[in-house]
Amino acid sequence: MLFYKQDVTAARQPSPTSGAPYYLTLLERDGNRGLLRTHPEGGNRGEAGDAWAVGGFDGGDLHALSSPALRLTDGSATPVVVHEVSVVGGRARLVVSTSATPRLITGGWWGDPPVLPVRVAGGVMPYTVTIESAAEVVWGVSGDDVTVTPSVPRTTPDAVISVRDAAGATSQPVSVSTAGVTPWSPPAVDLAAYFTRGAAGSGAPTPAQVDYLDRVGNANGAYDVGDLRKWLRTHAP
Ligand SMILES: [Ca+2]
Ligand SMILES: [Ca+2]
Repeated sequence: MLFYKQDVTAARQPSPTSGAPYYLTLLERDGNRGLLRTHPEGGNRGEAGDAWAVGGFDGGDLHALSSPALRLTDGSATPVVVHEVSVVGGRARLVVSTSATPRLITGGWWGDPPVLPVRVAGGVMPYTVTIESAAEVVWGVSGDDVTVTPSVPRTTPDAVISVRDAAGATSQPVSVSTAGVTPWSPPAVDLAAYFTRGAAGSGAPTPAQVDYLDRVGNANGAYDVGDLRKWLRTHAP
């Protein structure tokens, strides 16, 4: 997948004084501006890294704050966001939104610990997430993906989620019910197995579970004894 920027005000002949001197400019996925530099400057006439969704550049997004950025020639942002570029079965697949107001799209609960994926569409990335009932759920945000999971057992609250985009537009709040969702409740001995038998040991938590344990624990980016102690205090007093 290739993306071109068309500058309808540009001269048909290249202008060396401009940072983007062409009427049509390929947005280089690798961001190294190889197409705009001469050979002695280390430039090239195109390379695999210029394309999206090939050569390890899957899943890239393209928006006002990405690199390269999706902006008008005068530098202003537009609400156009390319959320995802992928090639599936030999066909390119684009996820695009054009609304100035972000909107939340929820899927279904899945996984163990149970996770609810929430996709943000519209607005200008990056997004800031606001969630009520924050004591009852744990959430994470990565680009336009928000995940929500219950944090403590024996509660069935509704969490209310909204996002604000980089331009200050706020989505409609979306209520997420955790009723009927059973929080993950592993045997404590399995959580300790990570430390006694290693990450690959029998019964040790999976990478997704380790990430979850840290997020509901001390959130320092790694699963450690502090996370285990907090879990035991809140789940197996
Ligand atoms: Ca390049
Ligand atoms: Ca931790």
